[in-house]
Amino acid sequence: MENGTHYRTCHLCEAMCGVAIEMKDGHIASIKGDEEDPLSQGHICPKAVALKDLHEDADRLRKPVRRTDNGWQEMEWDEAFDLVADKLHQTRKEHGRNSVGVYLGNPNVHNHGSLVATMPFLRAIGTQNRFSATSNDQLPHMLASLEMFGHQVLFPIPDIDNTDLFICIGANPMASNGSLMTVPDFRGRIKRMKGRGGKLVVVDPRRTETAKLADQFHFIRPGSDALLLMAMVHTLFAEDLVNLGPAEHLVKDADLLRLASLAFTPEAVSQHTGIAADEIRNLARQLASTPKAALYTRMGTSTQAFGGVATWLAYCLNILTGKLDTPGAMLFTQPAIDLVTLGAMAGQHGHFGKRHSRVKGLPEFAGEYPASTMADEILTPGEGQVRAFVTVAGNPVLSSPNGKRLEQAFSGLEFMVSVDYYLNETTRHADVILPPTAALERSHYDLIFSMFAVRNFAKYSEPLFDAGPDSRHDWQILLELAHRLEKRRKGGRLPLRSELGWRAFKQVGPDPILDLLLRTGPYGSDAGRVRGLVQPAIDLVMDVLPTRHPLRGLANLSPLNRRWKALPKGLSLPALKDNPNGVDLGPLQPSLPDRLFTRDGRINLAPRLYLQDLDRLHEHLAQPATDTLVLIGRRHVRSNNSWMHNSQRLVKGKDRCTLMIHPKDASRLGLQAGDSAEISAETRKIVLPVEITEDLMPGVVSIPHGWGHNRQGTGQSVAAAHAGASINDVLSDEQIDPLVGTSVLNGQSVTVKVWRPERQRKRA
Ligand SMILES: Nc1nc2c(c(=O)[nH]1)N[C@H]1C(S)=C(S)[C@@H](COP(=O)(O)OP(=O)(O)OC[C@H]3O[C@@H](n4cnc5c(=O)[nH]c(N)nc54)[C@H](O)[C@@H]3O)O[C@H]1N2
Ligand SMILES: Nc1nc2c(c(=O)[nH]1)N[C@H]1C(S)=C(S)[C@@H](COP(=O)(O)OP(=O)(O)OC[C@H]3O[C@@H](n4cnc5c(=O)[nH]c(N)nc54)[C@H](O)[C@@H]3O)O[C@H]1N2
Ligand code: SF4
Ligand SMILES: [Mo]
Repeated sequence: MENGTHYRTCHLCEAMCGVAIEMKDGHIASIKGDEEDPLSQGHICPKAVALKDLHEDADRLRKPVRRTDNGWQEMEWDEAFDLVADKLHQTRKEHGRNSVGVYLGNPNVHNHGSLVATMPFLRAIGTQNRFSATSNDQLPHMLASLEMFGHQVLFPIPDIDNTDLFICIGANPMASNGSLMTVPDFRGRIKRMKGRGGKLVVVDPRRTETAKLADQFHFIRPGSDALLLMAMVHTLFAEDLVNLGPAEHLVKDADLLRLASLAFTPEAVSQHTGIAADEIRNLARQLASTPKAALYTRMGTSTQAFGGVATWLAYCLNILTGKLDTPGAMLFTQPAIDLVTLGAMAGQHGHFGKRHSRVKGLPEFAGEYPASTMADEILTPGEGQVRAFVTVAGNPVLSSPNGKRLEQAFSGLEFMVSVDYYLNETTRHADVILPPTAALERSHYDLIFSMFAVRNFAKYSEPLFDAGPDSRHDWQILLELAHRLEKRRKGGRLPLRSELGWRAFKQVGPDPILDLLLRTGPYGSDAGRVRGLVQPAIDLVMDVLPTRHPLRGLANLSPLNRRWKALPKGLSLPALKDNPNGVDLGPLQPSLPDRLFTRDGRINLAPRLYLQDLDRLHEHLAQPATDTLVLIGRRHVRSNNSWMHNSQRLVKGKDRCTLMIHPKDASRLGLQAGDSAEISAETRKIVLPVEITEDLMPGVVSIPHGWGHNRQGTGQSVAAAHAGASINDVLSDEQIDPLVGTSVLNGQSVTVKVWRPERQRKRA
């Protein structure tokens, strides 16, 4: 690339910040926020600058490698593809299709090429033993959306730029920059909200960076959010504060919810939550009495023992107070590529519990089993045991509970392949590592996070660097493997038509698909006169047909979709290329009832599976409240899950992988500043420096995830020098939310004690 400025979207987290990369003599001279990006308006976080480090990292693999007795050996791509396809095919032939397991990690969803190629890849692998980061993350949101709105990725998004009250429970957007809420510059947006007289309320077991901006903050005992939220629901009904607003005629079963909440009075839950009954009532009243308000929950409330119920109740609270589909409150987005509508047209709304995992009988969600049961499926002998494994852009050894057990499982596999550009804690167990191009060598379009943004927005970025002939994009790797697997399954040859299809796909790649989807999407072409002629018929179809009738799909196609009529038109890939800073498509808008995908066109406030899970919540409430030490996670703005620790500029400075603990607990346990503590549960233990702080609720300790780079045989030199320890080496993989199978990453009990080095212990 010549000297000059390259504009693109930072792909590292969900915030989609625009960056302006200054190039000089073929190198990155600087990375700054793109002031002209309509969504992020110049905001970036410190990680954006590390895009340069990632690109230039000498530890990043550039060619396939194979594990041999004499260490890792480079391979040619063709040879590597054949080896992997042979091994996977062989395993499948000998032990059946479920003997191959697949784990898809988080960076896949930041990569449109991977997303497009994943479907044929998974089809070619054919296994039911699929796992992903979803069950360590947003699974409860997907279940609530599926059950209540009829589509697993139709999430209501806070209209933060227009709200007057933002209640933030179990999220720390000041560090994470938002999740299921693409919100670059959270701080600036909150500042503007406060300028309008708005208020920020935070509920969290830690006084987080976000809490420090709050007008009101409440500590909450980890894992008790479902009780808090139920008591808020109770208050709304008891004080006659329910007002469904625009969703009124759509909502059903509010009375069932009222009945379900009867026993959960604010007084009854106060001890368990650690929040006074009056404070709970006040929260409910504030939400009810502020017309433009949004109650938002995330990781802290989803990855815990009652994450399913808590997430559902958060949706219910917004609906009961008229916050759904209201400007300034919670709205559905209208992205330029509307995967929700496209999925629905193809009959893909999502599904849950259609089959159950072999070992523990856990339900699938969207075709995946919980990540917490991955090791079970690999280690437990019998028919259907996983013997070969594929990881794509994932590091489950550090990101899934009981990482050590998972390592033991991976090390016993007959064959493992990882699509990843680092030799890390997970990929070191692979027999072959296939490294894709780095992000700056590929084009970028945020298929997923455009759907969750606080404004409708579209942006395409061209590759900055030429990938070179000896490299492969993720999509090329996945398609190539899929193609070779299909050929082997069909006895070495595919019918000509199918073969031509594969070749065409490999030839054009994902970007022409983007173009097609943009042109046929909500902001695509405008049929003008044609629409005038057919619109009455279309409107009739939409009014008469049941919500899931196949003909509706046809009527939904742009430009015939009447809801899309008023939207600006003319979006296509060339149009986005002409606007490299991105195109603002306007604020979020009300979209009900058309945006609902439930069979009956209604919003179900009391789905049966949630009501059934309430017995467990009653039992929990019946137990006396405890104050035993429980562990929660945390994120830091300079860290990104497990994989940005090889950038010196991000890890330098104070050690951030510490055990945070309240002074009261520290003194009770004899811990002082400068000490190390052993944190353990059953036989699992790690050692970390302690950080004593009043920011933590007494009875709660906190460790960030994604560290633990001290394993032998990894290839990330900077990360190894800042190893930390993995919280997931303490967390149990037995503890899941039984409702949906999400890992309990917050609220597991742990023991903490002073740790002394061996030498000192002997002397003592
Ligand atoms: N205890 C605890 N555990 C957690 C969490 C927590 O809060 N607490 N958070 C959970 C959450 S929300 C998530 S999303 C997961 C994340 O869990 P994972 O997705 O399993 O792990 P990451 O740390 O994101 O690792 C990403 C991997 O992808 C590789 N990679 C990066 N970019 C690319 C690319 O473009 N292509 C390919 N092929 N590979 C790439 C990196 O080298 C790295 O190996 O962790 C979860 N684990
Ligand atoms: N800098 C940075 N940004 C990131 C990431 C990263 O690793 N680093 N990861 C990205 C990913 S993959 C995701 S999914 C998002 C996540 O985005 P967020 O959900 O905003 O992330 P967290 O910082 O984990 O926030 C969870 C909060 O819940 C609190 N908490 C823990 N247990 C409980 C509980 O029982 N109840 C309540 N009410 N709160 C609780 C924690 O103290 C913490 O403040 O961040 C994304 N952005
Ligand atoms: S917040 Fe930071 S990491 Fe996230 S997209 Fe923006 S610049 Fe990138
Ligand atoms: Mo995540």
